[in-house]
Amino acid sequence: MKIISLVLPTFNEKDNLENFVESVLEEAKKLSRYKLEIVISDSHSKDGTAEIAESLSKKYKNVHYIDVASGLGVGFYLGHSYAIDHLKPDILMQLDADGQVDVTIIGQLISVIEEGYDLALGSRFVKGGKNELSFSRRLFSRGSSFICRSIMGPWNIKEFTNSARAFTPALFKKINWDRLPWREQTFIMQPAFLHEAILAGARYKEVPLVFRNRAEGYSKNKTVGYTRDVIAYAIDARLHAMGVNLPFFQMIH
Ligand SMILES: Nc1nc2c(ncn2[C@@H]2O[C@H](COP(=O)(O)OP(=O)(O)O)[C@@H](O)[C@H]2O)c(=O)[nH]1
Ligand SMILES: [Mg+2]
Repeated sequence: MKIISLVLPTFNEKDNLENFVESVLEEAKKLSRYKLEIVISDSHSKDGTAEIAESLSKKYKNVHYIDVASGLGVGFYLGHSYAIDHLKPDILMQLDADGQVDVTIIGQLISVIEEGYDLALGSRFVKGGKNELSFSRRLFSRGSSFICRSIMGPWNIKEFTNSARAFTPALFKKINWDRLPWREQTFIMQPAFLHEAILAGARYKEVPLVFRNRAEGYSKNKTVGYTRDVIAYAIDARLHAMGVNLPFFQMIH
């Protein structure tokens, strides 16, 4: 049986986490050739999420809980590092823990890795994908991916900012984590991870994804700061590719 580790980063998700974990565990029963291990990486939530994560980890042998510092990038990086160190995964996967994406994406992401790709990317902007959020959030998602595609590239990737992804442990180890700003407090980790994965030689494919509104809780995405980071990071990456060493991203931080 192959092992899939699934990182669920959480910050104040008390009304979503348990339902989502239960639905992932239910979906995992359909994956007969795989064993799923869930890693909840929580950034000191104050609303009781940590206690829920801890009790889920006691209830289910394949649910693990780690407490990490603040930041989505921190949650993802330390979650995957934990999986590599403790769970011997064949495939690394990540999803948001708020249930905005249906758990059927798990099987779709696995299929792409089984086809021989290093990186499977959930995408609202390929055929079959859909973004059901408000107009301003749709504008933000479209805009930030457009900035990444046109300034940093590659143009053939439609969405740069989605969390739903799967990749190989080999790719994770090849990535230059010193250059990737995974400690930042905006969600810049998402496009930056994709960029660094491509620099590390990743073969990638997008998978259509439907992004629903939240059932419970609130968004922690600070879109103004995130947009600023996306623009700076994309310019930085482009300049580096041209051999110009102006650390634009560092300059604004
Ligand atoms: N560990 C960790 N997870 C976070 C942090 N900020 C957001 N998340 C989680 O990241 C996921 C995406 O965040 P969300 O607020 O839903 O962003 P949105 O979907 O873009 O509106 C959710 O599961 C959040 O609980 C953080 O600082 N640390
Ligand atoms: Mg969300």
